[in-house]
Amino acid sequence: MTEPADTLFLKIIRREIPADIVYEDDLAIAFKDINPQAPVHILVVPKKPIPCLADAIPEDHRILGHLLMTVKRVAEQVGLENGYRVVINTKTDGGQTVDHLHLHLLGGRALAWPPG
Ligand code: IU
Repeated sequence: MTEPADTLFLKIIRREIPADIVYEDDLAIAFKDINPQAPVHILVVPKKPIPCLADAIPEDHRILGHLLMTVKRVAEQVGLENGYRVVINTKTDGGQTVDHLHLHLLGGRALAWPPG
C-alpha cells in the first residue's frame, strides 16, 4: 500500500485551500468539483486519507458504508430526485488523478452509458 500523501483533499479538509463544501461530519466531507462534468458534480471524500479503493482494508468498512450513505444524503439535499450516478475512479486505468479516495456524485441531466 502506498503511503497517503498530503493531498489536495487533505488541504481542503484542513481549510488550507477553499472549496464549496456542501456537507461535513466526523468521517467525511463533500464539496463541489472544481471542473464539473454535470450540472451537479460533488465529491464525497473520507477524512481518513485512503489513497484509493484498492488500498481500503477490512477495518475501513464502516467508512466505506458511510461514504455511500453520505452520497445518498447529499443527493437528497441537492434535490436529485430523478437519479444520479456515483463513480469511484481507481488508479491509472480508472482515470484517478487525486490519490485520496473520493466518490463522484453526478446528476442534474440524463447521463450516457457506458462511460468512456
Ligand atoms: P479523479 O477521479 O481523481 O479524476 O477526480 C479528481 C477530481 O478532483 C476531478 O474531478 C477534479 O475536477 C477535482 N478537483 C477539484 O475539485 N479541485 C481541485 O482543486 C482539483 C481537482 I486539482
